[in-house]
Amino acid sequence: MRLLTALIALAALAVGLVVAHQVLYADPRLLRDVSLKPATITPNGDGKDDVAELSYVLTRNARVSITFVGADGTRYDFRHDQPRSLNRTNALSPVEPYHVLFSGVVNGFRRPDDRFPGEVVARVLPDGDYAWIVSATDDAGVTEAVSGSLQVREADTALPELLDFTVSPEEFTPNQDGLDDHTFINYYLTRQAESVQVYLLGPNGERYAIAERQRGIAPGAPGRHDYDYDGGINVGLSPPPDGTYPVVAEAQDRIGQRVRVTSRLTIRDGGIPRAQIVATQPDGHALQWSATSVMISHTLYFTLTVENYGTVPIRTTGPAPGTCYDSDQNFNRFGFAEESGAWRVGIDFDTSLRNYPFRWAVGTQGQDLVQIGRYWYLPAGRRATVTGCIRLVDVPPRNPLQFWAGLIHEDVEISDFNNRVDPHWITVQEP
Ligand SMILES: [Ca+2]
Ligand SMILES: [Ca+2]
Repeated sequence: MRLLTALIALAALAVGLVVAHQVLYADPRLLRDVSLKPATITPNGDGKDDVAELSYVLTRNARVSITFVGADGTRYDFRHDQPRSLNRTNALSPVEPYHVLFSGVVNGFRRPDDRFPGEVVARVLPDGDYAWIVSATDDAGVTEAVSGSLQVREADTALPELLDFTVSPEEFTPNQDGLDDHTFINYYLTRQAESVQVYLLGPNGERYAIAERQRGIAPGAPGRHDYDYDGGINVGLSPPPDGTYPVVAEAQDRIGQRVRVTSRLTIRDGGIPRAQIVATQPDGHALQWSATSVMISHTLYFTLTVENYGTVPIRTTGPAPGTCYDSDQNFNRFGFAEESGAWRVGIDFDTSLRNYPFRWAVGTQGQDLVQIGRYWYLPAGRRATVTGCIRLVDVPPRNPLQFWAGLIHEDVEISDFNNRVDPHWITVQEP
């Protein structure tokens, strides 16, 4: 019996809540309690009256637009057809209206005296008297609108313009081969911005951010800014996939005005180069020598195999495999100085005067290597056998001594796993 009483009481309460809900929204209006305060704003970022607060209550789900209309009839969109759910309420919790902060900034529009060639994404209303209109359309297509007035005074209307936006070159090959590995992005910013973002825009809207080069001028400060873009390789990132991308720069100022400029950039043969010396010799070693002991003035021969296990071709120079050095020579002897971005096989030994004095191409032209432009490359996924020889012309200060191999990416790095590969003891004998 007591249980039944309790159930009846609960049911009554539930009915009461539903009734309360209905009573609260017995008013058939879709939009209620609409206000914008204060009625005058001075959007200049000085912290005083910069922002007004717009409030409203929806009694049904609706799409909401907020528009400002100037004295000359010009309409400025702030929100357009945005879906919003009704403000839920019942007898126990009072309705909590929507609150929207309005800083005077509306969707971008052009003014007759504009010289800025890019897109104005968001812009402050110029000084003037405006009507604001909040309109809502429910799922049944019923539309209601409420309006009031707003004065804008002392608006700071200058835009943070991005002028002279250039990408040069417009096509590059970020793959660390020393050729066209960088592109340079440049603009002139006309006034202080809170932020400037520069990015490549991918086909699915993804953004590849490009960092500003640190110089005397601070990011966001008025003046000329430049960016040196290598596809992200120098921070260990793979470049975006090959293709043509919009390059976008967006500046935003402290009151929320935003502008955007766009250019284009093509990436070709992009990727992080990866190569190694592989252990493929019959004895399980990476480096095979013709002897462990050699008479003075006689010649040592070696064989090793290089593998390009990356996704981009690696560039090389000479001399060709099979070339023979005297032990007191180095690679300059054959006219092949170090070249930024080129890969070479090197041999080094304990008492050498410089790093890897004996160097060879990472394959043979027309056999392992393919020509791209004026240069020779070992294609992705390919292996090449490299041979070479060194004629021992004098007895080294240490004897026996170790000889080892390396795979050098000139002016970039010798990665740890490609350095001091497979050292062997060699004895040089005098007659
Ligand atoms: Ca102000
Ligand atoms: Ca390149």
